[in-house]
Amino acid sequence: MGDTLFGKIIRREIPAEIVYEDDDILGFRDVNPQAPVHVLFIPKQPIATLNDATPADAALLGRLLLACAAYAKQEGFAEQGYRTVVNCNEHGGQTVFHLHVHLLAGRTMQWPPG
Ligand code: DGP
Repeated sequence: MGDTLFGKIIRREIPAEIVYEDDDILGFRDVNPQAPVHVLFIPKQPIATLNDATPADAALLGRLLLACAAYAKQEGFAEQGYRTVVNCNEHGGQTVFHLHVHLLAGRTMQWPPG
């Protein structure tokens, strides 16, 4: 799998509003926000889609979700709630092929998502 825009964000080759970073994960605001809070959490080592994750990635995938929860608590909207989403391939609506978790908050979400 080749490089994507998100690789350029990790390497600071294109700008992004980074709100979270640790050794393995970066969190930055989505350029096209779908809610008052819309942050993308990505592994620094790219995985193209959820289909490409292996058991060796299990801890990293868990840490992506924990990073979302930690950010929600830090920002004060954890109790009110939020949504995390991983889109996979065409029917999932994935457009950037570097696995990412969307964290959406600040409004009531609809279900089903449509
Ligand atoms: P998905 O459809 O799940 O692959 O989501 C990709 C998201 O990435 C989409 O909500 C828009 C966002 N996005 C695309 N390009 C950029 C970019 O260059 N910068 C930032 N911050 N977000 C981007």
